[in-house]
Amino acid sequence: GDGPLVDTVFGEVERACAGHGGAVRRATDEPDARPADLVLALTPALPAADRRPDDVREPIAASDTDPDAVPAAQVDLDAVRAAHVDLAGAALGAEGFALTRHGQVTVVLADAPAGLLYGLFQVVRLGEAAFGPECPVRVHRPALGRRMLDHWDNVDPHPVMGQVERGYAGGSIFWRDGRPRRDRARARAYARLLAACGVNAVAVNNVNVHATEARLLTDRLDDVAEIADELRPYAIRVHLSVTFAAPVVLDGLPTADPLDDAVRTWWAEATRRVYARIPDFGGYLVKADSEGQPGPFSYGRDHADGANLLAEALAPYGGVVHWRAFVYNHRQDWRDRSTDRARAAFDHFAPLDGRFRDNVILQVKHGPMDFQAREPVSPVIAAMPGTRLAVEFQVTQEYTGQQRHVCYLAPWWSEVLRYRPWGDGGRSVADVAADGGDLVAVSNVGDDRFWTGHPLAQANLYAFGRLAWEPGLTPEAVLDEWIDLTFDPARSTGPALLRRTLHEVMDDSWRTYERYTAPLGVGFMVRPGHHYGPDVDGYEYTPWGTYHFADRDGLGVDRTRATGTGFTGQYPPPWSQVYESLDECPDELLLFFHHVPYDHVLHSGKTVIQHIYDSHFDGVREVEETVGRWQRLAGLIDPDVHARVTERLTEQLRCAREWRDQVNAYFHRKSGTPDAHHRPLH
Ligand code: BDP
Repeated sequence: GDGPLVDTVFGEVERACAGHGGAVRRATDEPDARPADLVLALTPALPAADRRPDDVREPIAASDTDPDAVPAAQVDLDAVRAAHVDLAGAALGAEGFALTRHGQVTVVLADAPAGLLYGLFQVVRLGEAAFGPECPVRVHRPALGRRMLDHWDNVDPHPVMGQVERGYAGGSIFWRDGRPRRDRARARAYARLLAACGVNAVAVNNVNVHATEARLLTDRLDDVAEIADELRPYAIRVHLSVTFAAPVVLDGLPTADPLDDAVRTWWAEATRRVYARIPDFGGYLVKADSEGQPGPFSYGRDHADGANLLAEALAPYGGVVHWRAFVYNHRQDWRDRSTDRARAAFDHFAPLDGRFRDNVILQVKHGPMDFQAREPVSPVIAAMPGTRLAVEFQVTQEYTGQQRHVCYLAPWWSEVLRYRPWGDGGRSVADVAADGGDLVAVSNVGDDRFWTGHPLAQANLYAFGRLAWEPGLTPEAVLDEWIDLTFDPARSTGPALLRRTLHEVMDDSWRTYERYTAPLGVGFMVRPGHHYGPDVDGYEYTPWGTYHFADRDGLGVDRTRATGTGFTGQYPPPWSQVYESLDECPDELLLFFHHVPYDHVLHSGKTVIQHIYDSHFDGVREVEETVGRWQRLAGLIDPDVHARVTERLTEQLRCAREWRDQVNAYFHRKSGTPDAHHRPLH
């Protein structure tokens, strides 16, 4: 079953060598090859040795330099043996690999073909350095077993949301004209891109499951199988979003009640057919009882009943259910100050801890609200020790500039992954997710020629995969890798300028975005519906539960136990106290947790109102600087990429000014407080 994956690795090496006039030999084809481990041995110029690779299985040798040197490379057995000795029997696992260099040979060892694939991509990432001086063997294993992208793609374009819900990179990479796309090379290239980032699972349709998409589970299953065939060679498994009402809407059953025997049989049978067609199918993704999607509540059952129904059907095949915790009342009465959307996921799910089957993974958005530019970490992550958890990020920039603004999100994700819900010395979010769970993100890819609309948004896709593999990587280091792989500075005429400028443009771009948008964690001052650009009161008197409560005296949401919604009590100590306390609450989250007067003084020493003015002027100035810096790169990178980013930066600057002017004018009028520096507030 692993054969195709080994073929992929072989094809990749061949492709890499071809560009250098090198040659590849696959030793499995040798008559006397014997089973052992998987080995990839790469060398710029191998000494001519005619030994056979007689103690390794499926070694692949590549020579990639001087075409006049050795015509077909030979595996250097000494190097391979030495690498084995250094490894001292360490198990590498299904995806791990060991990388080392002995003499002239770079050796990748793996227990399974996926490890060989990831090892090869690590060699590519290292570039020249992979062929440098000898180095001790280093073992690489992913921290997270599943590193998954959710595509919010509709098969048939939705009348309001279009083809990709919250998609900012053109049409779907998978679906067109109601079917899987015919240009399979594109899907295959996408699989390759994802594998190079470290992603190994993909949900191919939107969590909001409409009529056509519901049928992917049954009579349209061949369509899913077609996509699975394109992704499989790069070790990516396919998952499917399903509707909880499937037995009713697809087969006319009178109920979808999770405790009904006929419903259980229906799911068992549907799932059996899925696995008969796609044996390595990953599982189901479900958004239930959320924003109008059907779910167990209709039958008086809870989310554990619902999730366990699907888990039971998947269990015989090793599949999993990703059950989303994004459940809240989107029809709340805005006049009722006791309801708090931030509380909802915890209130629904924490009491169910321990009731989920082993193959249920509760998928939790990293913040309690909805992917705003700043939120605290969701308290659900610390509340369910008896449940497998997936932490969900949003790579698609719904609330962070919609891929028209530069917003490198790795610094934030890194903060979230390092956050310790139980305080210093306790486990981190990354530790919790790694313990039987996953890291998942909503994809930002479409059929755009640069994949992600904004070429620099590719870095977010890359960073997500890399942080899921190794959460301790720094955002700057990840960006360096991405720069090397994408722009190849070594071949540029201005390598230092190129690298420095990309860091200047991207490193702090998330904080810049935060500065010119909604202040201090309050969130949601966006245009309703599409969520792009400012609308100071757009969501204020609506049923969505997303308020800033600004009036003439102050602003922010009181979520304290003492006087507010009690949300701070969902955190374990020390954070419950830190967030509860006006003195200790971090500035950047102040308005998420507290309602304060405009003249409240922050830790920074500024009043809240002056902070709002200053940060908005600063944010716009930083975008202006970015525009200038980007111009320096003209001639140093692909002109089409340069032009696309330039065009997007023009829009970013326009939009940032709009944000600044509306937010500053709004709070100026509400508070009546002038700017200490006498700048125009409009
Ligand atoms: C919100 C999006 C909406 C999604 C929802 C979700 O606006 O389009 O359906 O999240 O995560 O952020 O289900």
